[in-house]
Amino acid sequence: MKKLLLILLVGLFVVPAANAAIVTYGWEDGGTILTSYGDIIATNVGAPDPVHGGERSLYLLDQAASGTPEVFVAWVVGLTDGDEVTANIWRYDTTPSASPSCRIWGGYTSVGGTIDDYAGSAGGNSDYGPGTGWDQTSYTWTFDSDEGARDGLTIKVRTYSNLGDFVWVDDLEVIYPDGTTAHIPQGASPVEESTWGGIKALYR
Ligand SMILES: [Ca+2]
Ligand SMILES: [Ca+2]
Repeated sequence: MKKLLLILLVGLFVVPAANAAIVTYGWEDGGTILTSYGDIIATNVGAPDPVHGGERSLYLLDQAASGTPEVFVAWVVGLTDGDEVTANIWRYDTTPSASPSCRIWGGYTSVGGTIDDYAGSAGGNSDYGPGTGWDQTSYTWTFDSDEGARDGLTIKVRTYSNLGDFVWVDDLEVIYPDGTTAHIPQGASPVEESTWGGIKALYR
């Protein structure tokens, strides 16, 4: 009985109250991106290009003479202050400590706006990865509505740093609050009403 109580108590601490949903996308249906900013070409590819899961991945070719171009791979709307959104994505380059490389970045969109209605940077991860093939990078954003002016978060992949640089990405996962909406490139299958426990089970 004591053991059972202990299990119940531990259970209370590891399962947060709020439910979250998860959506995954591995470019298997031939989709590419939601939109882009700056000069960058996104192409759905298969072998002999690197593929992490399944048979397709996304190839990104930096065409910008200056600045950091980016592709939008997810857009979550209906967010309020303090909501958490996590993105996990696999990325591929074979140039350690040198470009080409990529990382994920977030941006806000204004209330009632489109994916293009930029309302400020939400930051992102600072590491460019080991550059030794595939690695999974992750970032969690805590939403800031700027006193109700914004309700959307875009998730972007940025390439660094030169014209002609190229990387691949695959197997995107976005974890977002129940009751908000996640847009991803076409054809993905959202898993609604997942609990945090259910999501943890996916990682075992
Ligand atoms: Ca894939
Ligand atoms: Ca690199």
